Formats: sequence, structure tokens, C-alpha cells
Amino acid sequence: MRRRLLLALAAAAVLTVVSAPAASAHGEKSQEGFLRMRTVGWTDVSFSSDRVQQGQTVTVTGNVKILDAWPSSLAKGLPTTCFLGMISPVPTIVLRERTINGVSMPTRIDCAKGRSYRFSMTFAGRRVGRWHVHPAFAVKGAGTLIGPGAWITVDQNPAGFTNTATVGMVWMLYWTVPKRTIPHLAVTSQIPLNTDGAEYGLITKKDHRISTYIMLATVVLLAVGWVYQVVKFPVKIPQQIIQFAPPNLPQPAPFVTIQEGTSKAIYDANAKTVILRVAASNTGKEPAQLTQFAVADLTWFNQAVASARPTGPQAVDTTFPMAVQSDTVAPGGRQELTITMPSDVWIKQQKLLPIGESQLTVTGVLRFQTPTGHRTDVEVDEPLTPTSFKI
Ligand SMILES: [Cu+2]
Repeated sequence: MRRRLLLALAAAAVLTVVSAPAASAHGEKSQEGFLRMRTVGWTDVSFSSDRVQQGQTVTVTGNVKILDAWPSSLAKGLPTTCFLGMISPVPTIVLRERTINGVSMPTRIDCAKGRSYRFSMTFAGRRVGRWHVHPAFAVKGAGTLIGPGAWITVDQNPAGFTNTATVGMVWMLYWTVPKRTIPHLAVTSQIPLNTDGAEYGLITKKDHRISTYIMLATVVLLAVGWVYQVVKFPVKIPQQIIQFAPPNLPQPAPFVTIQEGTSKAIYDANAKTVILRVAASNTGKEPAQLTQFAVADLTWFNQAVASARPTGPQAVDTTFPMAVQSDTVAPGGRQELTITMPSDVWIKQQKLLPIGESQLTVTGVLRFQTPTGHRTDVEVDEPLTPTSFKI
């Protein structure tokens, strides 16, 4: 009976080690569409490279805004504490530096609805392989919201990977490598709990002696470290745990506004399209052209504008073309714009519109651009009207 139990345990242990397949995504599509669309808006996300050696770095830059459309059911309606980080399958990368709105930010931040955070994160490749990594914005009370991801290939570094952090491995190695304590589970499990099993050769007198030496060495190392820090750093402050809000970057006044109550989001099942109609007013002195529509971790770009198409590693599976009718608003003018997107991307591929469930909205950030390069981002948040008829 006991042997069978042990066999079963050993088999289970082998299974967990051997048959675990590598994770290839992060369930970015399993989060509810409203959660992905109405919480934060990601714009201008860009990865500096998609191929590095172990230890070499990639920098991700971009902008994340806590949308005004933030659902009142999340984080009691008011996000207060946030954390920006990178998401990867197991520790395949290591974060080296994070900057938010121009200041180095090692910790979590005070955050608020409507605020924008321009970020830069530098990470190093750690484990050899091809990994899907994302910037991610975690909000206390709501969870982690992921931004546009990219496939990053980490190549072998002949010198190996080092990330200097010293750990006392001697003890662990001594008891696992030359010892029979683990392969001889059968013996270990039969002797009483408080015996060292000397008569079966489990823990010998020599082991006791070496354990004492390791203990003495630890005490000596601690003492040396203590003396070193007292001598080398006589003036110290206690370790600080602080959390603060990154400085607010000055935002130029928006030159495009969307007139409330005039927008409409339509799902046309017959034409297999999702259509967004907005009435935009241009208060600026230059024509404003709609170039992009950022939705969750995706960017739709105006297919008629070559420069609107995002480039770089993140653009591989997070950008899609959209058709825009009358995409330019004259200075001082008002214009109705119609955006048409294939519904298969919205519904089947990206699972942003779970037809038949509640909370069907088309939410995102519209980007308008002038010929001289001025940009304005405007939020839209429209409930979806399903229809099979032509409107
Ligand atoms: Cu992913």
C-alpha cells in the first residue's frame, strides 16, 4: 500500500515536471471586453527591439491613461493605487528600470481617473526562447490590465546570464547533490521523526560536523558584513517605503471634441462590420485628421494614411486597418466621421464584444493629427446597437 502510494506520488511529481507545456500567451483575450476597453487606454506603445541576447535590454515606451469611462463597479469607481510593470510567461525577462512621467519609479504609484502616464521600461532578456511580453497596468481593486504585447526572442549569450543576487546555496547543494535523503524516501519515511538515521547512513557524524562549520561560517559572514556597513556607511537613514503620484505632464488643450449624444456604435451582422459614428468639432486652426483608434491593447489605424500605421515588434498582432469616411475635420468646423471595422476582429478574434452578454460597448481613444504633427486624443464610450438592417 505504502509502496503504491509512493509510486503514485513519484509519478505525479514526474508529470508536473515533464509534461508542463510552455505558455505562449497570457489570456489577454480571456479578460472581459468591457474590462479591457473601459479601464485604461494605451497609445504609442513601442518596443525598441524584438531580438536580444541574454542580459541585453529592450526598452518599451508609451502612454497609458486611466479612462474617464472607468466603470463605477471597479475599484469602487475611483482608482487610487496603481502599479506599472511587465508581464511575461514565467521570469523570462528581468526589469531594470522604470520611468513614469519623467521620473524614475521603482514603486507603485498614487493614481487617479483621467490621468495620463507616459512611461519607459527597460528590461533584459533572461531565459533563452521566444516570449510574449506586455506592459501591464495594475489597479488596486480592479486587477491587472494589459497593454500591447510583442514577441521577443532571447538568444543564448555565450557568457551566460547573470543578475547579481547572492544566495546561500552551499547548504542546499550539500544536502541534495551527494546525499541519498531524497532518492531514499522509502528509508526516510520508515524511521521515526526525530532520528537522524545514522545506522542507515542517512545523516552521519561527518554531516553534523559540516553543518556546524556552515553555521559558524554564516555567523562569521554576518559579523563581517555588520562591521563593514558600520565602518563604510556611518550615516544612514532607515529604509524608506514611499508611494507618490508621478508629476502631471502638461497636456495641451485638446483641439478636437466629440459632441455628446451624437455618437453611435453599430454592429451590422449582415455586413460583418462594427461601425462607429462620431460628430467631431475642430476648435484648432489646422485641419484635424483621424489617424488611429486605440482600443484595449489594440490599435486600429486609418488605412488611408500611411504614417498612421504603427511599426515595430508590438505591431505584429495588435494593429488592424480601419476604413474612415470623411476622416478630416476642417479648422473651426464640425464633421461626422464613420469608422468601419471588420466585426470578426471585434467579436471572434479579440473577443471584445461578447454578443449576447451584458456590457457591450465600443470604447477607446481616437487620435486626431494635424499636418504639422499636433495630436489630440479623445475618448469615446458608446453602447453597441446591434442591427442587421442598413441604417
Ligand atoms: Cu501575451
